[in-house]
Amino acid sequence: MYPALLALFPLLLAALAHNEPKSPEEKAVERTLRNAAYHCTAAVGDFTAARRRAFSRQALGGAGQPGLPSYDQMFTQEALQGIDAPEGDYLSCSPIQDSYIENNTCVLTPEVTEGPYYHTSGHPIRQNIAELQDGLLLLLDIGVIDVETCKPVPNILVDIWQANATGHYAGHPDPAPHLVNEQPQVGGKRSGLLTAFPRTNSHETFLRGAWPTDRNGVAQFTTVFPGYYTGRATHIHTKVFPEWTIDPTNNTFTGGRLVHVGQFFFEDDINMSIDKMHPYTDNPIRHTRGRTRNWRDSLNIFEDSHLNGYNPVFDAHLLGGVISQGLIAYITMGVNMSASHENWWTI
Ligand SMILES: *[C@@H]1O[C@H](CO)[C@@H](O)[C@H](O)[C@H]1NC(C)=O
Ligand SMILES: *[C@@H]1O[C@H](CO)[C@@H](O)[C@H](O)[C@H]1NC(C)=O
Ligand SMILES: *[C@@H]1O[C@H](CO)[C@@H](O)[C@H](O)[C@H]1NC(C)=O
Ligand SMILES: *[C@@H]1O[C@H](CO)[C@@H](O)[C@H](O)[C@H]1NC(C)=O
Ligand SMILES: CC(=O)N[C@H]1CO[C@H](CO)[C@@H](O)[C@@H]1O
Repeated sequence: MYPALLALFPLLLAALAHNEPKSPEEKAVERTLRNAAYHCTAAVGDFTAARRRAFSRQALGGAGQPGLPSYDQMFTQEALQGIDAPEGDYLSCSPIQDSYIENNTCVLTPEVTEGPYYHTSGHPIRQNIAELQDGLLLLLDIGVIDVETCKPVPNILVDIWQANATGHYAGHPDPAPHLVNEQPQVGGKRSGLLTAFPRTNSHETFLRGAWPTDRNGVAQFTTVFPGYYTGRATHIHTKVFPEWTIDPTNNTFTGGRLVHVGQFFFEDDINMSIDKMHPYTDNPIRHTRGRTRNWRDSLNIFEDSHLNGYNPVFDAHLLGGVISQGLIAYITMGVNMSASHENWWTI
């Protein structure tokens, strides 16, 4: 990529999502991204499949008896040993001729806005981010792959934050006093959105947390399925840091270089049955605006997250026989380890 374009990277990606590249520079950027994508496609499909095999072995136990492991068992060092195969077995990168990719691949994951609810300090280092939030059990299995080498990236910090079952972020319970009667925007890119709720409960940390990837490039989390709020499709935010420092007094971290800012989504039809479950039924906008479907997401975030054929939608599976027993959701991000983004909200 051309250094001069780098500063414009997020904007440029957003622009590319909507228009065919026109200038030679835009075409060059797109070509770089595509080459990286095709190079890694086979590797990532196998990487996800191996994680699923390892997880079901873990969940089903040696004798093939159904039954969920306890939280402690789930996250033992051995949990993913099944995928500790020699690199060549499942991470050989082969050229893919196909010109259209829709699967969860190692395409350079598009940068999309972090939105107004990130806390630049105070996210705890932990795998279980649910605290006392009620909701459907959701396990996340997030892989990180270096888009330039197609290899999983161990020991890189995956930071996530999300709304609770009724659509609130920790720290931001209410609208600003003068905006309590604000109505969502009608039409335009911000359609459906309200002004962001200010941070008034600075001590709250629920549904926020970060964990480094293990030696297989995977970070696993326990959480609850996110609820919805006006204007936005159901999503989970992420930032990825190769460098960070931990505050030992309260186990929170401060991020160093930031290589990725993005969002993950869910298939709309999974949500439709969750919408009918408690406590999702208590969502204050359930009977007025309801949940925003992916295709109507404000600010084109869902659409922008698909740049170059990347699929930002979790590959979600039931943990048990019925949805109320919870879900496990897989995704792999292709990050550029040489990137360096601003760690604050710019767009
Ligand atoms: C990754 O970032 C480096 C440095 O910013 C850049 O030169 C390179 O083109 C990027 N790679 C991709 C696949 O975008
Ligand atoms: C990847 O996506 C394409 C296009 O939707 C589909 O035909 C193909 O079966 C998918 N491959 C895998 C491994 O899921
Ligand atoms: C943790 O400690 C740091 C540094 O003292 C402080 O900035 C931060 O607000 C604390 N976070 C929490 C959640 O207590
Ligand atoms: C979500 O957070 C809000 C604000 O803190 C709170 O009022 C609400 O009860 C929470 N929802 C659930 C299901 O706990
Ligand atoms: C995975 C799942 O539970 N999907 C359901 C989502 O909701 C729709 C409509 O209620 C059902 O048809 C799907 O089976």
